[in-house]
Amino acid sequence: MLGIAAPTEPFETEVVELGRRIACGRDSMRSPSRYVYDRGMAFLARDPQLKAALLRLVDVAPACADAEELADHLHAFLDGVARRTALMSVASRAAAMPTGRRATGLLAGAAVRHMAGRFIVAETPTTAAGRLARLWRAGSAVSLDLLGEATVTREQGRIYAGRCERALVDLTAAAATWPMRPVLERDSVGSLPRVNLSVKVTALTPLVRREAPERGCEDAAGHLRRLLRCARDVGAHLHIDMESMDSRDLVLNLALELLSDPEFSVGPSAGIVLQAYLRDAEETLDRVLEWARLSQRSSPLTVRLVKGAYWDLELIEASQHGWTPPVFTEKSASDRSFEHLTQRLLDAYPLVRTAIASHNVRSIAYGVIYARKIGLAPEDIELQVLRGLGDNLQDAIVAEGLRGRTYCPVGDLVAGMAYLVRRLLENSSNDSFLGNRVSGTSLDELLHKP
Ligand code: FAD
Ligand code: 2OP
Repeated sequence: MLGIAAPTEPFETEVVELGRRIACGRDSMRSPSRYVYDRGMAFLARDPQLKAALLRLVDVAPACADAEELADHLHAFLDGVARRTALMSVASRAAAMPTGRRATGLLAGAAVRHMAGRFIVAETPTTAAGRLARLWRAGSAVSLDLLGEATVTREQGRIYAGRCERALVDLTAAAATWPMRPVLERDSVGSLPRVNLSVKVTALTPLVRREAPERGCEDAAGHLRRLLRCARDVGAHLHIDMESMDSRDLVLNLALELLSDPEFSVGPSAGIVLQAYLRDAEETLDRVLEWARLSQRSSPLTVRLVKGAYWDLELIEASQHGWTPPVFTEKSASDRSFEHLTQRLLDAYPLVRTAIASHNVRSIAYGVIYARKIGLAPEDIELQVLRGLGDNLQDAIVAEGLRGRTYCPVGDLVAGMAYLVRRLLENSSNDSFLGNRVSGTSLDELLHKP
């Protein structure tokens, strides 16, 4: 337990008060199944071998030809776990027995699908439509994400872009029937599209390579241009997700270059992502703000501020190449960077719109109180969460009268594998806000200035 002094500055007091209100609101809405899931994540966080076994199981599950094959993997993975509970020993033995193999494999498959179902809204945009409408009615805007990344062939990229285009058109038709939600539809600059799609550049082209970015840029540019045109024509927002450092410069250059084209000067509403865990995040922000100052576009660029979802990968890559990691290696450094960038983004309003994407109640409360302190209206800051991780948090945000958006992945287990692994890694991390919360760290400690 850290010896943490009570916050003294009035600003800090307000951050802590709001954080506590949101956190208590969130906890009070937690369902029994959510509680069980949280306990499971806390358990995983304490056992790296078990965590590795689960991640490997999730990784192989969609590729297994049948339940027996999955049971063989389960047996092998559990064999590598030294501290096994009674349940794990039973599962491991059953998976190796001719009579229990199939049933154990079926159960393991069902468990993986159940876990994926927490994070993935539906298999297709059409089947997701009802869920998205319900979220909207309950007071949360949405961003649809068609799961897919690291495309292997150019044909797959082309097909993916076509699916995105269809989703934009279909969702626009569906959203026209949604009821009015004034908080979600305007900020001080103007109107905000109901339809919002998040895309990953590596889903659009297999040619993203750090050493030869031009080919990837060219290939992805054609698809992204098509999507921007489609979003402009239907009046939707297109958000370009940020991935690992391998593609960071390519994605940023591509987004800013395309959006500078005069054909997009009157739309669509568009956005990029800034990752606060990167040591050079501030330089990236300088560049984005400079671009925005010179931009002739009528609607401000939205910057979604995140800490970054590729932390483990960046560390592994850096150590394999003998590089200094591009990410901070102390959690508090990422948290401080996040707050500093939050300030700078909000100070720049309305040059850019800010979306704070976090499940860390301290990071959220900091943004909201800072926006208030500099005189912004409550709707001038957007708070984004991921479906399955931030559902109760989103309800608490709505209850505070704030503007929230839920990021809603759609697709099958194969397409969602990498996404699912990132969510499990984050959730079972001893450093994460959610992980610390379920393992009993006090709210006072978690809400303290980083
Ligand atoms: P916290 O628990 O406060 O922070 C956890 C994060 O801190 C980790 O994810 C990591 O970034 C960082 N961290 C963990 N350990 C350390 C350490 N030892 N040293 C330094 N830093 C550490 N991420 C993307 O990369 N690209 C996206 O496009 C993207 N879109 C998102 C959209 C939404 C709506 C949301 C909610 C998140 C998105 N993310 C994206 C994920 C985001 O980057 C975080 O991974 C995730 O939200 C966890 O951060 P947190 O603030 O919620 O929680
Ligand atoms: C991810 O795919 C949410 O974009 C983020 O992990």
